[in-house]
Amino acid sequence: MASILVSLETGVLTITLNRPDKLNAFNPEMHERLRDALDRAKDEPEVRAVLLTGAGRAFCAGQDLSERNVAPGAPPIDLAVSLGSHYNPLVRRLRELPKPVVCAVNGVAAGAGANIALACDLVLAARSAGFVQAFSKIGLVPDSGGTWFLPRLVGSARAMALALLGEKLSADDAVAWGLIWKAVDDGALMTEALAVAKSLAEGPTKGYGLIKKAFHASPGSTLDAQLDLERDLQRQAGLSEDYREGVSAFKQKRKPAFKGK
Ligand code: T3D
Repeated sequence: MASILVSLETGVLTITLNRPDKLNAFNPEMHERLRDALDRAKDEPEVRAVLLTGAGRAFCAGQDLSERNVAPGAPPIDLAVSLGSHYNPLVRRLRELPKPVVCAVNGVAAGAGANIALACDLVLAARSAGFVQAFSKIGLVPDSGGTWFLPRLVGSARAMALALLGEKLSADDAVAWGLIWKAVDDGALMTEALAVAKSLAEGPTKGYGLIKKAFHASPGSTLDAQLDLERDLQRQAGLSEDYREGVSAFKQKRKPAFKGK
């Protein structure tokens, strides 16, 4: 069974984490396939948006712990190797992809699985889903950007409690805390997430990529630097075909037909 399912329809590349018997926990093969799918999303102009979700009852349980030999006498494991070769490049790929990434969290998102969801641009979750910073339960530190995303999204007090206690945060609370965008009824999740992804796939792809750049630069910027960045990005956006189309459509009182160029 392929650990990742990929399909392209109406500009949306749907990527499904597909190890349901392991709650879609990551092993090296799944990392490699996900990497290839995200590279395809970046390189193929036909792909205008990505939808990331999980098969079965979970979104992702983070690292597959059955792959870690911690038996007495087993050699120590250098987890920096795993982060350096798999998790960090994955988070960077998601953030740097110049196209929108929608995450449909269909069930529990734990450990790196939770933080990979947070690395996506728009996160919708099924009401029955939950977010667990499971790391402290096994003596680890939140990774995959967790120590960066959490305090920025929910503030230090709540971030610290999530990290130290490792308790599950419900989808509704995740919305109320500002961790994710939306919680929807379980049965409506995929329809709604796909509709959002499709609408993004019909949008001004270049402009969306520039919006991502601006927002990602913002936490480390001064207002002055951000104003300069907005000026530079707006120059690029203004040179796009989609800007001309957007303004023409507005003047002609019609729906724009963006081409992502
Ligand atoms: O190692 C490195 O590379 C460093 C990087 C680390 C990144 C990380 O993600 S570290 C954190 C790893 N993840 C976890 O610690 C989460 C462990 N899982 C859980 O806490 C719970 O399973 C969940 C909260 C995710 C779900 O709970 P629940 O009660 O709904 O399900 P369950 O009964 O605990 O799990 C169901 C099955 O999935 C079970 O298998 P079984 O008994 O039916 O054969 C369980 O062992 C398996 N499973 C769940 N999570 C993992 C897993 N198997 C392997 N790896 C997992 N992460």
